[in-house]
Amino acid sequence: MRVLIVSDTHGRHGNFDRALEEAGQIDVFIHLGDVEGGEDYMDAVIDCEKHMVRGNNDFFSDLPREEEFYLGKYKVFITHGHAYYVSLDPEYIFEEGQARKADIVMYGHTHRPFFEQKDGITVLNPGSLSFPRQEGRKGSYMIMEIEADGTATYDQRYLG
Ligand SMILES: [Mn+2]
Repeated sequence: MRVLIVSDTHGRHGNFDRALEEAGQIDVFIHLGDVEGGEDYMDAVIDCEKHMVRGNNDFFSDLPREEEFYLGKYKVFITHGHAYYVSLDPEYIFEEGQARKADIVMYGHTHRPFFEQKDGITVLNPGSLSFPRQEGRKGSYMIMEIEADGTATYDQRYLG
């Protein structure tokens, strides 16, 4: 199972289109918020299972604030993250993931890629495709693969 994880496109789809092309065949699409009206576009161009949540800039969106679902054997919790002070410290969202008994927590909002595995939980942020803030400022996204034996691998990618 191949999963494309993106965040913070903010209504711009140039880098989004590039990431989608680079990603190739995907089985699941995840957007972690600040879609800013891009929902219809993404619905039109992506034909697979989708999970999208609202960001702090998605004022008029019908998207859910957060979602829990399974990818293979993994319980996944997704949220934009602003309600969990992710700009200060990923500790709060890590604790929320623990409380929900999630295996994987995914968030956005900071526009900076993040990846950590501790105490059995994977916490990740693919960064922003449209407005990256990390060193080098390349639009970023993540590809997650779940192998036939159930193992998950994560590939943080940067657009050239
Ligand atoms: Mn944002």
